[in-house]
Amino acid sequence: MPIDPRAPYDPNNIFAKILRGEIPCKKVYEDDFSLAFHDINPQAPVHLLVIPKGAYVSWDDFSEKAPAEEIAGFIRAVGQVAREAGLVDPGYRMLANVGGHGHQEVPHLHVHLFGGRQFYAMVP
Ligand code: D5M
Repeated sequence: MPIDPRAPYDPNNIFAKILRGEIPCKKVYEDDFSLAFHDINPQAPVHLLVIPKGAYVSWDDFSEKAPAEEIAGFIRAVGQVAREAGLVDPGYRMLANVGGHGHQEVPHLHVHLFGGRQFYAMVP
């Protein structure tokens, strides 16, 4: 079910549990602000998720409330994960689903990184 991007943060969401080490993930990157791991249901040969360590429900929540240091750190991490995964050349796609129309399902901000194949024009 798509979630409300402005709902109170649920500390029992699946990515909060991953951050606390309560459930496993296939980690590819970690720093002070961010964690990245393989998506459990990959939609491309490479499908990674990058999440902030802070308790933010959505991009909307994060972009409004996070301190500048966390925003900068997270954005740098997304780029770093893509570089380390070898996605920059030939290229990749990144997206963040927000709210019901965006079909966001996990209520902790995550950026998807897709690579390893050709992507085409966005289909609305
Ligand atoms: O995407 C949520 C994404 O989260 C979806 O692609 C599956 C992925 N997911 C869900 N549970 C896990 C675990 N446990 N590990 C890794 N990936 C997971 P959304 O943008 O919210 O629709």
